[in-house]
Amino acid sequence: MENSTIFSGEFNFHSTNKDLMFQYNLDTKTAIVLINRPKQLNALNRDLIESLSNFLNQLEKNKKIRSIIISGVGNKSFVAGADIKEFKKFNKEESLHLSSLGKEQLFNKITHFSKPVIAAINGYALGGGLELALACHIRVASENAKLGLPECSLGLIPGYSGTQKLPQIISKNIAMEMILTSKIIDAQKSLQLGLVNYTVPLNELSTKALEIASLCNAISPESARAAIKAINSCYSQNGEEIETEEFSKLFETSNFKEGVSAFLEKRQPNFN
Ligand code: DAK
Repeated sequence: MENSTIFSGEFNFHSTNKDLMFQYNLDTKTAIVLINRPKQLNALNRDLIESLSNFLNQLEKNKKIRSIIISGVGNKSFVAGADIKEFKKFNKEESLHLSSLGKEQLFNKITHFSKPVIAAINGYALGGGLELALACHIRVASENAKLGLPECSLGLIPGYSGTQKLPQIISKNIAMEMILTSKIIDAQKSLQLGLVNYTVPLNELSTKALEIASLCNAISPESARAAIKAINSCYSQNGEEIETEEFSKLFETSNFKEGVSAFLEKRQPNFN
């Protein structure tokens, strides 16, 4: 079961990195991207971060793709963290550089991605793996999932925005405890804390993630981009101005006209 995927259908390997697999279905308008290092519980290394970053750039440009699902190969782990074997050799300068680079290449890119990104958490989401899930816009977890930021137990702290995002998504109080105790929590507790949007049995995870993606695909792509930008500004001082600016820009889009016309004509909108 190590190499199985929870998603059906054919997957392609990324052209230069076999640790990354993908599937797009132009009918569903959703790209599914899988981290494929099941023997290492899908631990993230530098090459993967770079390949995933480049691949996301392609997906962002592809107008036929409206949403992305990120998950891991196998039924045990989403991503069990950054690759410990790789980062154990880094020094202060390298880690400073790699932390900023990783944020710029991947974690911030997902946070500010113009299309909804859904994490389908199929098992362990630890350290950098949970930070990857936290960067996604919506999280759905299987009932066997285990989530945590155990970096302090390795003599580190989270380095891909975990100290910033976890307190925003749950609360500062609980984030403090999770990080300071390196506690790993199960799917049910994650749901209770609002860390994930849904938990489902593992064999229903792909269906649930695709169902959420399909709802996201039905809205105007400009609305998706604007909503992500405005919601991401909710903790900044100019969040209200960003909302107003993004809101007004949408009045110039053909999809706004289509949305309103469809409502008045009592039909489903056809956004493009
Ligand atoms: N990195 C590398 N290999 C990993 C790994 C990881 N994060 N997690 C698991 N593996 C490997 C194991 O070494 C093992 O490999 P072999 O011994 O078979 O060669 C294989 O995956 C299967 O793991 P286990 O045998 O341990 O499996 P178990 O079911 O017994 O245990 C587990 C599952 C998830 C409880 C356990 O594997 C575990 O505790 N894994 C480590 C979890 C963890 O601490 N993750 C890292 C958090 S720290 C940075 C930025 C960010 C970060 C670092 C640097 N810079 C910018 C420089 C972030 C750091 C983190 O993510």
